[in-house]
Amino acid sequence: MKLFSFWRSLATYRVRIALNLKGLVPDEIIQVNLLKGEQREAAYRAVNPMMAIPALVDGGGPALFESLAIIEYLDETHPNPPLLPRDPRGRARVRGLAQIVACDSHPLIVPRVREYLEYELKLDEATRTKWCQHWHTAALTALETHLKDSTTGRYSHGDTITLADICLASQAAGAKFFNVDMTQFPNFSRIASSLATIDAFARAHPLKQPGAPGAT
Ligand SMILES: N[C@@H](CCC(=O)N[C@@H](CS)C(=O)NCC(=O)O)C(=O)O
Repeated sequence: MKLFSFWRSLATYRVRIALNLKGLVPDEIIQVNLLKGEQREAAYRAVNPMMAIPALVDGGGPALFESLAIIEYLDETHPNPPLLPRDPRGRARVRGLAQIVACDSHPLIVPRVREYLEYELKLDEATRTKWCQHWHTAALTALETHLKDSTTGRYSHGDTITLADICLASQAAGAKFFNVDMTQFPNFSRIASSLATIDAFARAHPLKQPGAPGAT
């Protein structure tokens, strides 16, 4: 198994958490330095034409791409512990929470969007930060409302860890990177703090990866 990764990538953080929860250790971690634009080089474009990480090669065949698709693949090939509830309604809720993060919020703040705002639209740093904080806060507001539901437990859905928690952790890390005020989101913050104490989450954190500022 080979994982294409970079310390700061929130989407790769999601896949690293899932690998840890499943007890899987990739044979190789291939660094794609997003700060140097390596995701756009021909060698990586051949792996993932979307020029984004993560990508995962498992055995033969082309690389798997898109963090949610990769995590569901890992869940299907390594069913324990399961990352989705058994009931259709629960699965829909967990996938919905995950997609608020991975499909509605995160794509608006990735490097290609921030670079477009900077180099094409010529927005200054303060305005670009305002953009990122705005979309983070919109997602956090929606998540916080959903987390008030009685189906929320110790974690996002009941008392077991699901795909929703993996995504919630990535949203929390991103919110920290962009200095988003989290005090208005007590349910979200409670679950994020609790997840941060779990080894599979802590080891996967962006700031614990090789190359991260302060990483050992
Ligand atoms: N929807 C994708 C997002 C992938 C993505 O945009 N990854 C970011 C890093 S977190 C990336 O590689 N961005 C490169 C760029 O924006 O140029 C997923 O969840 O895997």
